Amino acid sequence: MVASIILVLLLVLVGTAAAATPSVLVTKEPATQTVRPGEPASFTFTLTNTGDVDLTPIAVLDYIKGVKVPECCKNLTGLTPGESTSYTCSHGGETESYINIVSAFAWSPTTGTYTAWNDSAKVTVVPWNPSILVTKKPVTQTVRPGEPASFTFTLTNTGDVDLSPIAVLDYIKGVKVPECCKNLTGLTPGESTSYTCSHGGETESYTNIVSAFAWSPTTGTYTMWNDSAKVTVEPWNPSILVTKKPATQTVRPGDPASFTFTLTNNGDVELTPIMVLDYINGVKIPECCRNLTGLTPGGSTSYTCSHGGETKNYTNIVSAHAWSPVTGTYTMWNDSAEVTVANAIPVITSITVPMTPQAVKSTVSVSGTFTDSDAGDTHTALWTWEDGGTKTGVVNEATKTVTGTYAYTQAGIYTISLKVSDNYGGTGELAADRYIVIYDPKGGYVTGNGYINSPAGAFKGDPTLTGPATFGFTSKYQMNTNKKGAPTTSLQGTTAFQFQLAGLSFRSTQYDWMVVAGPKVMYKGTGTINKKGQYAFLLSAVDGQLLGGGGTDKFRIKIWDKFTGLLVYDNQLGAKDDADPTTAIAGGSIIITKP
Ligand SMILES: [Ca+2]
Ligand SMILES: [Ca+2]
Repeated sequence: MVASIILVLLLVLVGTAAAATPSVLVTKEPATQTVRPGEPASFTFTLTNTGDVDLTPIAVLDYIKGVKVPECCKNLTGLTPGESTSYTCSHGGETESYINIVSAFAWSPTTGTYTAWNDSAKVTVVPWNPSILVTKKPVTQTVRPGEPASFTFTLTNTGDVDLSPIAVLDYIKGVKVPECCKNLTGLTPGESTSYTCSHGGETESYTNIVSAFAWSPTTGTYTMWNDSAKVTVEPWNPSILVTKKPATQTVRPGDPASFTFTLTNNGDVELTPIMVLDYINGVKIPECCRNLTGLTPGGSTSYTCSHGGETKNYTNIVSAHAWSPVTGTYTMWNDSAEVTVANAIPVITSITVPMTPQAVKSTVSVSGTFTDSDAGDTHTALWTWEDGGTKTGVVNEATKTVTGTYAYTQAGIYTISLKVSDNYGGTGELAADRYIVIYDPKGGYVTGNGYINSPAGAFKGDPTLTGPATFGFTSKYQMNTNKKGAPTTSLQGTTAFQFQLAGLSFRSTQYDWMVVAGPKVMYKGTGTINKKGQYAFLLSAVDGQLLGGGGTDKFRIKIWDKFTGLLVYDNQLGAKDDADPTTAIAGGSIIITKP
């Protein structure tokens, strides 16, 4: 019983070991490949008997999208276990990608069965890419009117098929530029070629468009590309600059003013010729005009000139006119310089005259001082003596003083003046603020010259005014007897009184009477104020040096309107007319001489 079971198991085991397994393997390589449209895809098929029994025959069937591919189908005689065989095939004319499936069917005579296997391979159809690139360089450029613009064109086959032929068309604003157009035989993939061309005569800026048209025989199509380049036409700029230096200067009358003119070509074209015209108040100054041959761009030249004889300030205008042969135009520029003709006027600062009465025909010495802020000026001086005489003053330039002497032939009150002129015609003039008093020493006389400090209230027009007031008087008298034997007095003389702060200048025109008593004199008369009107005056004076005079000269004057009686001036206000004078003189002297 047990033995029979073991036998059965053995039978089963032997039966199992003896069982035949038919198996076939097919592979299709490469698993993936890329081809061009119309190009063939190639495959290697490998058949292997992977079973343990002979396989015969074996049929290999290849399909693309369900359509049998006869070139790749094969009937094999057979393969023993472990045997392998390969073959290759190509399949062309592809236009689109696909997956290609192969099947192997093998007959096993041992088992009386078919065994089968599949494999697949992928084919990707990549289209042809005809591509042309054209570049036009430089992208931007600047040219002058009429100058040519130059370009470099580069054509590159950037695709993967031959391009032949290639036509390059270049246009400016829709107009073909034949100089820059070209027909090229062709370019292989990756190949490149360049050419240059120039296009001239530009007058305005433009953008220039190039197109390349390339034929691809492989695809039977055209491919094209564009590029553009910009040309900026920059006009010529003729420009001249003229400067006149210094911009301001000061000269003495008649002295020359000197200038430096600088001409600069600050444009970008040659200028030739260049004319420089210089004017003062519309009058051409030939010394400062020039004709220059020319200047290249950036070139500069200078010259100097002097122009003299002016006595008044002026502004001097220069203009430069330059011809530009390139543009056929004139360009011009102006500049101006200011000249100040300056001379300081001499200023007389003081006049000194004798402060005591001077006898007629004696030599009177006077002096004056002056300033002139122009160092180095020389001066002349003239004294005017008021009696009609004039005399040249003696000038000391070192001390800026003028001296003079004069002998008056007539007694009187004189106001002298001094005129000082410099060598540029500047003149200053001043009248002395003190009188010269000239008296006739023959016979009896009364004379005085000097000033008082005018007290407050003296001048009725403005009682607050105080300050120096100048007096000068000379009176000559003679005691006579008339036909009846009565004593008479003949009077001659002049009285002047000036209170500068009040603008009051009195001068007598007539004496009425005079009384001399001891050291005191009093007289009355008529005169004018500032050369107008009729005013009465009463003058009292004390000669301090006479017996009873008290050692101090004293002075009083009272002036009033002769018709209205209104008081104008009295330095001893409120005192009676015959009161003794009480105002001591502040300078000068009073002299009473009896016959
Ligand atoms: Ca001067
Ligand atoms: Ca005296």
